[in-house]
Amino acid sequence: MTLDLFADLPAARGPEPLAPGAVVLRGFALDQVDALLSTLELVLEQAPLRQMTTAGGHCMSVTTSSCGRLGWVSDARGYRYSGRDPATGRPWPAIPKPFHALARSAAKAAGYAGFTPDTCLINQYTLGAGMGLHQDRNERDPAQPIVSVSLGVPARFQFGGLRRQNPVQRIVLQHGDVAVWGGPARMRFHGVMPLQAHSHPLLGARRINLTFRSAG
Ligand code: MD3
Ligand code: FE
Repeated sequence: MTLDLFADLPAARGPEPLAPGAVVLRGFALDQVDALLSTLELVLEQAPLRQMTTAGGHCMSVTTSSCGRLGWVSDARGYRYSGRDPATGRPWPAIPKPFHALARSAAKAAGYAGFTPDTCLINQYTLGAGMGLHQDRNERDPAQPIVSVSLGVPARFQFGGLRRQNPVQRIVLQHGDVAVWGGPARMRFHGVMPLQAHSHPLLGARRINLTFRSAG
């Protein structure tokens, strides 16, 4: 019989490989959730969630904010990283220590030691909100991974190939799951299906995703 170190620990199973370069760490953030949510509240007081517009003039269904040296913004001119929050004219709040520590330890657990994110994108999904298939190609160094933390209502996440037409895998990302996307997975198409009607005890009918990147 082999010894399974993770057998009795639903909150901390081993890394679940999704594809070369991509892993899900199920429940990796669970023991940090209280600290993450109270810290998030402080960040959102400084840089409130808001609906961004795409270059095509459409409103995104998610509401968004950022913290870090850079923040992700989108408007009629397209999307890019910016050192200031266009809603307030101020620099974005710093990435709080508990956020930064979690992102680094998750990256390390996934085989990407030394990850130094300079931005954390905060996406909030309410009923019906989703994100169409896209690539993340606005970051300067594609050798750096992306770390994403899922909180609240589960999301049906789509993970495709390097071309939009490639078949997609669907996985469910639950409250507390952390996914790390690097190496050959870094430029793969991905998206989030419209959020279904669920309620989470801590977050209600919402999903919050924290996405850590090294953008600049
Ligand atoms: C797979 N956000 O903001 S994070 C985004 O759940 C974005 O809010 C989604 O995609 C969300 O751009 C997904 C997970 C993620 C992020 C980047 C990836 C998965 C990825 C890059 C390559 C492959
Ligand atoms: Fe993305």
